[in-house]
Amino acid sequence: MDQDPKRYTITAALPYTNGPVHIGHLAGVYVPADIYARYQRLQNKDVAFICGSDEHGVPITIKAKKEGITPQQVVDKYHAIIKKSFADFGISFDNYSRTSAEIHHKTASEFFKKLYEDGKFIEEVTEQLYDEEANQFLADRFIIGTCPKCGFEESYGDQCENCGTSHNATDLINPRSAISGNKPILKETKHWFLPLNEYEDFLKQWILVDHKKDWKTNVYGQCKSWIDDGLRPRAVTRDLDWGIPVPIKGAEGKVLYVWFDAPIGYISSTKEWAEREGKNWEDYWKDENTKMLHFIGKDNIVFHCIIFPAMLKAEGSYILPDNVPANEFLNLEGNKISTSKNWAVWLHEYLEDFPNQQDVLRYTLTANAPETKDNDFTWADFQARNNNELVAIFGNFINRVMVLTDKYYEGIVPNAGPFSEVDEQTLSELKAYPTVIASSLERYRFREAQGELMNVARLGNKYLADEEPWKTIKTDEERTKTVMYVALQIASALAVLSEPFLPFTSDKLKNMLNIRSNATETSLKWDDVSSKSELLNPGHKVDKAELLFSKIEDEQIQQQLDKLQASKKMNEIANKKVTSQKETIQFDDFTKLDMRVGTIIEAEKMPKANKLLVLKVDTGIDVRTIVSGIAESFKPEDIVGKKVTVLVNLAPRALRGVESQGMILMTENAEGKLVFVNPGEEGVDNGATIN
Ligand code: B3M
Ligand code: ZN
Repeated sequence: MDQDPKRYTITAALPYTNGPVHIGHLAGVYVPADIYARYQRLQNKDVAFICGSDEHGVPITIKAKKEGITPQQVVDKYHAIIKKSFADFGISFDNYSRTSAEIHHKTASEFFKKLYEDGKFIEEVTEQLYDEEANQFLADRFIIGTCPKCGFEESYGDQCENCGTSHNATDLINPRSAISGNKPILKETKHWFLPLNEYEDFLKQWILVDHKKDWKTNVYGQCKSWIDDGLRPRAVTRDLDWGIPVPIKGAEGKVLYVWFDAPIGYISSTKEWAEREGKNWEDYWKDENTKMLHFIGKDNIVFHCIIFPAMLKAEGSYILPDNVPANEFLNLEGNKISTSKNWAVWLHEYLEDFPNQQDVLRYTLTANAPETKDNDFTWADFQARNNNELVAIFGNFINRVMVLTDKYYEGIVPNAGPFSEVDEQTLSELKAYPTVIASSLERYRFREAQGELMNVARLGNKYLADEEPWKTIKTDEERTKTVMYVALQIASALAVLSEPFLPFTSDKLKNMLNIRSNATETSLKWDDVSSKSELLNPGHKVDKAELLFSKIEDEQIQQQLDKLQASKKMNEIANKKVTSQKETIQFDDFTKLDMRVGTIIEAEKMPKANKLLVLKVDTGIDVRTIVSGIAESFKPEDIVGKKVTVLVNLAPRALRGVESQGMILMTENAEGKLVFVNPGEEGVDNGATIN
């Protein structure tokens, strides 16, 4: 790709509509993609930023079964929630479509038909896994088994979530049905396969040679290992009833594999947008001067770098992505984000607790972006980033500039006198930033880019602190005017350069500076910061100051931590494995047990035994010796005086030469720690029977 593409097609992974979106999605895919798209628009580039909901696939049918509703109801519900979350967080898609849309069904069907007619598929009857009880073939997430590559026991039929490998369902070791838990049988069925092996040479050249240098090492590494393992034909059809029907004769009851239709969703979404905007969609998918980028998470790498490119190549008229800047995963407070365990920060819930503070989350997620390795989001860091960076650096600078301009000049940008060396130096540093930030963005280093943006605010703070206009105003009015003029130029630069990262803040700031313009031709662009001699002219009137950021208090953070703790508790309860009930006994069996209330009156360690304590227990009947295996949980001195429940008629037995005359009843608490079975209210006498 030459340095100056004519246009950009930027895609962001289509989220599955089987749940809402959380901070992991935002950090890994949508915020970086949005920063990039906004930046290119500010560069006057022709951009199509494309996304939509991925509404097919097994996860959706599983969710529907679980909730007792139809798959269509599931996708309708989550499509609406997800679409709103993206809009609320300023993810500036040019189009957000959905794969249940007619235009998508048509586009995906035609794509399949073209490959079919061109003889690009292998049609084969093979044995596939089948659940006899559920009466259905088991594809993808309907089947669970041991991953042949890493040994993970909960791998899905098409992909292992542990090692990321994508495989065929029949490769799984010990497969079992996710519907019934049964061991599946093998049953013959016809499918269409894309012979990936025939694309090996092309993929080797395209990825391992042409893109060795410019793709991220995590992306390149995964592709290389896949290609090195040898590519095999992949089925692109499934025996399911939810999806796009296979559009050829003899394929009744079969649908397209979700990973065949979903990436085509990028194309159909582009078509939908182009139709609406009066553009030609083919320019964005078939012209060599278009730079195409896929923003995704690391679990989607093989589909975007191997399978989809092979499909595009087979079709023949499409361009290939220039880059696939995939991110690693974001953890939350040290643990993997999990939808099923509710270990997540949901975007719609965040906004309820932090209304109008989208930029704080965007900022924190970019500052911790999992660009090269998995990273962790913590609420403490979120608070610190807001209070120590957004409030103390960015907000503070803008606030001082606005307040002083209002106070000294009633909001009118003053005339500058002759520049001092510091002024010249500061302005030339400022003019260098667009290139510095752009260079990081062009290499998909978003956290580095955002760090440089904050340096612009630091430059402003340092300038004000050194030049002290609040002092010079008393001694040198002319000098003060020059200082405030320079500071106002920095503030306007911030309004422009912050737009990709902090779009809501940038908007507010432009309003405050009164440089908002709906007419795009006249609004300030990225390069204006370097090339214009001034961004704000003397005589221009700025508006009143508004607070850009506000301090986040400890209580707000504690509330979020409490919420997570509550999820953890709920999970513990839900996951607690209770031992199954024993065989039924008769009442007579029970009455044979003689259980009494007793008190431990002496306790000491059994010599040379780590687990045993020798106890003297007052059972009301007598004082007897009981040897108990509780030494790892209790210190002798802590249990003297404890009321306990004792089984007194258990046949005595010798433990390490000491005769034990009974047993103390114990149980385990939630953390697996031993606790005594408390015989009840105090005031119960030793020797009282338990029945
Ligand atoms: N629906 C996202 C996921 O794996 C998947 C992406 C499709 S992009 C074409 O969660
Ligand atoms: Zn694996």
